[in-house]
Parts: sequence; C-alpha cells; structure tokens
Amino acid sequence: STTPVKVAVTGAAGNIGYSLLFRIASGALLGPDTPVELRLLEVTPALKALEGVVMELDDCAFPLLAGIETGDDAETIFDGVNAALLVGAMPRKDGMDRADLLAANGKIFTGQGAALNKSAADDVKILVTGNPANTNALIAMTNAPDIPRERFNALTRLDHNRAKGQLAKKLAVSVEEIKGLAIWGNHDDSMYPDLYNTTVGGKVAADLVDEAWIKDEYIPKVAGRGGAIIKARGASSAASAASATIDHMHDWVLGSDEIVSMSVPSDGSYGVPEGIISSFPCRVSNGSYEIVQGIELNDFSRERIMASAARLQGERDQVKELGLI
Ligand code: NAX
Repeated sequence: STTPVKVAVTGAAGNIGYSLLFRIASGALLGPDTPVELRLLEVTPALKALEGVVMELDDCAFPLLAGIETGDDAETIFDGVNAALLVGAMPRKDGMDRADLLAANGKIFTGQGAALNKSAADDVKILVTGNPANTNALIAMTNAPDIPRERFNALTRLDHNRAKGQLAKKLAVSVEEIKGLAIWGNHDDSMYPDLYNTTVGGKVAADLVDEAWIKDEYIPKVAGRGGAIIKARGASSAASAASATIDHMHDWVLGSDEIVSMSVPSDGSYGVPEGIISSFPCRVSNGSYEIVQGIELNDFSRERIMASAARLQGERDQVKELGLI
C-alpha cells in the first residue's frame, strides 16, 4: 500500500472543520486510492472539543484514514505535511472592523507561515480558507521564505461554486453545462464573476441574460450569499465552505479539465499588480496551476477586477504597516 499523505487542518474543531475532516477521511480530497494521515491543529481551549471530533472520525472506520494527530503546536502538527488547509481564524466579533480582524488574524498566519517553513514537506501545498483569506495567505507566504511562493493559495472556490449555482438556476441548466466561469479578485464583496467569458451550452453566458441582471442581481447575490446564509441558518456557511476547500485542493493535486477559480500570487497577469494573492481563472494539471492567459476582458470586467485588486492592495498595505509582512 502507498504511504499516507499527511494533511494538516487548522481550526479542526470549528464549524467548517466538522464538515471537512469527514470528507477528507472518506477519500474526497485525494481520491479512493490514497490513504491520509490527518494533522489537526487547534488552540488549546478547543482541544477537548477536537477530541470528540476525533472520536467520531474513529467511529466512521474510514478505510483510508491511516492516522490522526492533534495538538496546539503548529510546528509539531505541520511536521512533514504535504497539504495544509488553513481554516482556523478568529471570527469577526461585534464592533470589530476589518483592520482589527486583519491584525488579530495576521498574528495567526505569521506564526503558521513560519511553522510551515520549518517543518512542512518539500512538496507542501497550502490553501487558506480562514478570513480574510487572500491576505492571510499573503502573510503566511511572506513568513515562509523557503517555500515556493506559488504554493500559497487562498479560497475563492466557494464564490466560484456559488456563481455557478446561481447561473445554473437562472438559466435552468445543469452546472455541468457552464464552462469557463471564474472569479477574479478578493474573497470579499468586491469579487467578480465574469459572465462574458463564461459559456453555457457553447453560448456566451452574458448574451443569455440582461446586463442589468448581471450588475444589479447576479453579482450582488453571489457576493452577499454568505450573509444570506447567516440570516437563514443562524450560522455561517460551513458545509459549502468545506466542499469548496476540498474542490480547490483536490483539483490542485489531481488536476481538472475545467477552468477553476484559485486565489494565487499575482504575476502581473491582466494588470493585476504583483505582491497580492488574487483570484484568477486557472488551469490545473500534474499538481501545478497556471493562470489562464489570453482572456479578453471588456471595460466593465476590467474595472471590477481592478477595484477588487485595489482592495487587496489596501489590505496588503495595512498588514505591512502592522509589520506582519
Ligand atoms: P469557527 O469559529 O467555527 O472555527 C474556527 C476554529 O479555528 C475554532 O475552532 C478556533 O478555535 C480555531 N482557531 C482559531 N485560532 C486558531 C489558531 N491560531 N490555530 C488553530 N486553530 C485556530 O469558524 P468556521 O465557521 O469554521 O470558519 C473558519 C474560517 O473560515 C473563518 O475565518 C471564516 O470567516 C472563514 N470562511 C471562509 C470562506 C471562504 O470562502 N474563504 C467561507 C466560509 C467561512 O466564512
């Protein structure tokens, strides 16, 4: 049998963790032939709750689950890991603005970046889900100088899946008919789903709907989906966030025939400045990704993408000022 792949999950006792771990252990992340060893990181007060989650994992008797280690020391938990899903972060509390959140979470990601730098496997791939995901990934990347920069990604696959789901609903088609859809920019309300380069059954999606619908209904709906779920469910998206986290890492490791949305370090493509981690349409194969080149962007798309990139630059400047990068 093959050596287990070591997969780290931070915030493992949290809401997303509760959906994520069982899917990883069942083979959804790395396929039905790859055993996994889970490395679960939590803060000390949550280790007790994590113990309960581990009991449930045991009780599933997953054939692919080769082992579980838990702890509150990042360097120990990240030792030899091949994939790291950085989910744990501090949620925004009442009266906390985005700057406070950046500062509070920034410290988590400087430490985890440094710990990954010290102890992860040479082939490690890192995906940040914890918010503000793009900038947290930038902080971790900057604090891990020995890990190639392109190994740090942030999650915009949930926005991608939401965008796909809403378009499929509007046009009454299967999500499988939608091709080329991608999210650009930051994982916040400035994210931009480009329907001008999306096709549905071979036709350009933007031609199948009104422009007003795209601007006034579709984009706000995708952007506001997280809030709508909190309102309806009384808790933030967890299963869908876990599913998107799986989708992203699965495709990164195993490849995909589809264009997917990944937040990756910008190489200046499409005028998105270097020095930020932004969402782009990507192709993935053989364990690596490429930003899709040669896409024609209209003025509206370009404007939206630049506005979202400007948000990321703003966050980058803030964390720089805080001394986190
Ligand atoms: P929870 O608050 O339920 O769980 C977070 C867990 O992280 C807690 O158990 C906490 O103890 C742990 N944690 C905190 N600091 C830690 C540290 N330094 N090391 C290890 N663990 C630590 O939140 P949950 O609903 O699971 O969401 C987790 C993160 O995902 C949040 O930041 C949230 O904003 C973010 N999200 C990101 C999404 C995306 O698309 N990128 C969508 C869903 C979600 O909102």
